Amino acid sequence: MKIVKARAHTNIALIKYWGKKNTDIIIPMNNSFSLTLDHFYTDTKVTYDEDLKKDSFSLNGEEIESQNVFNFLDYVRQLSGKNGFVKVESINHVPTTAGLASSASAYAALAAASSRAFGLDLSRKDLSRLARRGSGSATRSIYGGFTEWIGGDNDLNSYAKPFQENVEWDIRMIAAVINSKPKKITSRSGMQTVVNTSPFYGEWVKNANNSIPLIKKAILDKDFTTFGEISEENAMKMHALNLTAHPHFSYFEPQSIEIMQAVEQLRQDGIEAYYTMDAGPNVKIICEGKNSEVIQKALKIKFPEIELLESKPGKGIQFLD
Ligand code: 2P0
Repeated sequence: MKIVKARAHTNIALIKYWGKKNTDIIIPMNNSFSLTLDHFYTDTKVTYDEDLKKDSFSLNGEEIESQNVFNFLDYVRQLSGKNGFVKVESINHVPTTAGLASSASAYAALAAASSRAFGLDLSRKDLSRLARRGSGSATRSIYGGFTEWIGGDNDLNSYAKPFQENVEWDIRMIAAVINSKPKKITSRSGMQTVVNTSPFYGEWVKNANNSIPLIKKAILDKDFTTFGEISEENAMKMHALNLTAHPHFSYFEPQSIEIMQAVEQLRQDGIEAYYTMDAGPNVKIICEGKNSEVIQKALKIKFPEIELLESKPGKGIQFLD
């Protein structure tokens, strides 16, 4: 019997992953760039036991028959050359309402804990490649701080690399939670609709790839204005792309737009803040620590019913005792 516990934090993409060139082993169309967040994480315990007759998976104490998780475990078993089964117990500390990809921390933690439980000792690069097979955004959650997913074109060359693991900048991300209804279109299906039908898709890929060296330079220069502008523009390009798909779709809700406008107003008032959005209606606000309180106060006055969740840069994968 072997028990391994791992913790992985989720991440927010500043240059988004939006589309796959290989949907089986998850190879993305473009490189992406993210910030790992300290506030949101998944703890996963994997027990390898020769006496088990099949794999099992529980999330927050509830047994779940997840074919994706079972396929992932089959792959790890095959890599390890062993025949035994595992019991997987995950606790998610990512509020499902936050609109942050819980699959990122979930598959990063599962890759780390399950590979070690099956007796494998993988490098972080190989853990990143393994996490990728569970969910694209998980590729980046192996590392802390600012991370790039090098898209590549095959299983060996598609993995994340740390850009700045210990972030030397007081950056914050505030998630404005405006809607807890389940998403209408999953990111998995939405992104492929865009790949297959948007006439602008090729331009998106070029633009996203070109934005990565620019955002890296802004980080090294501690140029928050350029950093925020690049992030906000990339997010809006991704959302614009969705409107050019067939059938077209959007993750915007009326209140998403109101919050984005409130952030623009803050900027006009001299308080720097930028926004990003993912495959859901919540708006994530990027700011420097010195402005976080005043931004949250201003949003609370305008939108008293909205929950605000603040996060700082977080760590990469950790094995727990
Ligand atoms: C990202 N998102 O880069 C982008 C931006 C959402 C919007 O990665 O199909 O759950 O499992 O690889 O990673 C969310 O998609 O998709 C995502 P799969 P995933 O963070």
